[in-house]
Amino acid sequence: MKRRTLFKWGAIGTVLGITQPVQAKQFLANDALLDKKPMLRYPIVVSTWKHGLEANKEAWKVLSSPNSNALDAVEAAARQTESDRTNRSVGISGMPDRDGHVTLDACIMDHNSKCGSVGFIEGYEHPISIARSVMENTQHVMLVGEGAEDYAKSYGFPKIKSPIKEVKKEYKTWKKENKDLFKKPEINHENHDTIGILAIDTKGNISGACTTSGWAYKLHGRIGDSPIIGAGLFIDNEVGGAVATGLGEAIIRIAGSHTVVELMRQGKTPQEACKEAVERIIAKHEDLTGLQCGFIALNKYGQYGAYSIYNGFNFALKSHYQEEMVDAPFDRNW
Ligand code: SD4
Repeated sequence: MKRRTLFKWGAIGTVLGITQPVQAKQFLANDALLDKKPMLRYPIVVSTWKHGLEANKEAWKVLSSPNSNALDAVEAAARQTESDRTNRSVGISGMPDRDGHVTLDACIMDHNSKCGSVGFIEGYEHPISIARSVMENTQHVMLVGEGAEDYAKSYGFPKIKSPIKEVKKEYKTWKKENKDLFKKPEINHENHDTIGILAIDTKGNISGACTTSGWAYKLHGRIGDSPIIGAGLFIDNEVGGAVATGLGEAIIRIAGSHTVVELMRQGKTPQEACKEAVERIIAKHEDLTGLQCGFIALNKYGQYGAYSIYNGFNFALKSHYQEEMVDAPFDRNW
């Protein structure tokens, strides 16, 4: 209300020839965004890739209740994918690193900008819940490796066997075929598909989560963008949120999800913001071979958007009116 009042007074002032206060100008972009689509559309949840459909169902169990909480919703969604033993890119059934270890990255962020994250963690089914526990029970944001595993153990998260036998088998075959362990492994739909989730609850608050086994056959010890707040995920309850998927190294270079949210703050639609962030990545990389990155974004009004470097990126959407896969628009000539 305050912003709109300020805007109106600014406009009246301009008509009367009175200079607008500087503050009023700063709000113009957001008011323009509001005027483009004033309808509020939430609760809503969006999740990267096809596995997002099942994840969204879990989120919706939370979001459809009258006092829903977006943080619970995104955690429930992430847990669903983490427990899917057929999924080769999230959770302990995900793809291993070059030494055969399945090391997991995850983070979570709520509408108060509280956040938690774990990286390079092995043998735990729900990295997302450990990340939430770090956020709620410690003074820290991020725990990695052995320290994160000790923390999980001390908070009673059950340790489980990893990798699962199917992954071990696939790893053996890969090792036989890939003698040169320092060759850059290709990143494509077969070896990466992080789940990133954004949800707005009945109160209009937004939260996000991101969980992955990361780049298949990465170097042991590598952490991608997914557990890094601002890269793999960023939420600002005044503006909206964004999550990333794809080659983490490129996403970190432009602080990808934070960039998308800041572009929305400046008045871009979620779609325009995702596209500009992708263009920034393209501009910073001479060799784009195999470099797929994508973002999805949700603003505070429940408007969503997505964009990726290469065609083929999609996300799952669930609201009171829709439950479907949406293809990220693609308009490049490659
Ligand atoms: C990573 N960004 O570890 C992750 C991988 C990914 O879709 O998103 N895959 O770099």
